[in-house]
Amino acid sequence: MVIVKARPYDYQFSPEKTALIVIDMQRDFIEPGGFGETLGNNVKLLAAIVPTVKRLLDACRSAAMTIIHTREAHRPDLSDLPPAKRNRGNPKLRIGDEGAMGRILIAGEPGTDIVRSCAPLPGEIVIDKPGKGAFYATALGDILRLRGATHLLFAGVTTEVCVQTTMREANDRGYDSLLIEDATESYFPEFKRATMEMIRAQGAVVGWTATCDQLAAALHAEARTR
Ligand code: TIU
Repeated sequence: MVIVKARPYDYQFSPEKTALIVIDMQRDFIEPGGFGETLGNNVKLLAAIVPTVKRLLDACRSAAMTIIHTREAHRPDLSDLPPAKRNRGNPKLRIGDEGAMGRILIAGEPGTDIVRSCAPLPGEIVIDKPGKGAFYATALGDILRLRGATHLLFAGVTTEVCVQTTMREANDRGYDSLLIEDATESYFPEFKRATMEMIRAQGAVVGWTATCDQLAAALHAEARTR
């Protein structure tokens, strides 16, 4: 059993029953010139966590955990894109439009892909999702059930949008979830801070939080007992 010094209290999991879910580490949210920047956001904030997400991926790979990557990605014919989502906020560029890195958030386009250093390795699972939550209109629930997963570790972007939505979906489905504090980021630092607090409030009402180092230390301690 791995025991992480987490907040609001220790988080315990068995690696063989745990999946790491890395949410939407996509070029269009993280790289300059992409969709995130056209929405008026400072993408440097998100780019700063890329090395930590990579370190987290490597730690979980070493522990032979299930690794799942998600992408916010729509069908090229936009048949899974609600007009409300496409039109909201009347932005300069909309989902499906031609952007600096291909059609924005469309499956198979360069900007929709995951940033190079966090790219999935062969054998890792990649889920394209049309919504903010990764359980909505995807096979994630079935995949986790087939793997016998009971615990989920979360990282990725953005903290209060796709990451928090997915953690809340997971909570209602009975998973114990840990959010890695320095492997997630928001375009709005105050929203990230608030999300950390609301997740672990009321005795982990949504889940737990810990740093990548706290998780790595717990994995090392467990590995020494084998
Ligand atoms: N992945 C994700 O969070 N998608 C978003 O649209 N996030 C924003 O913060 N806009």
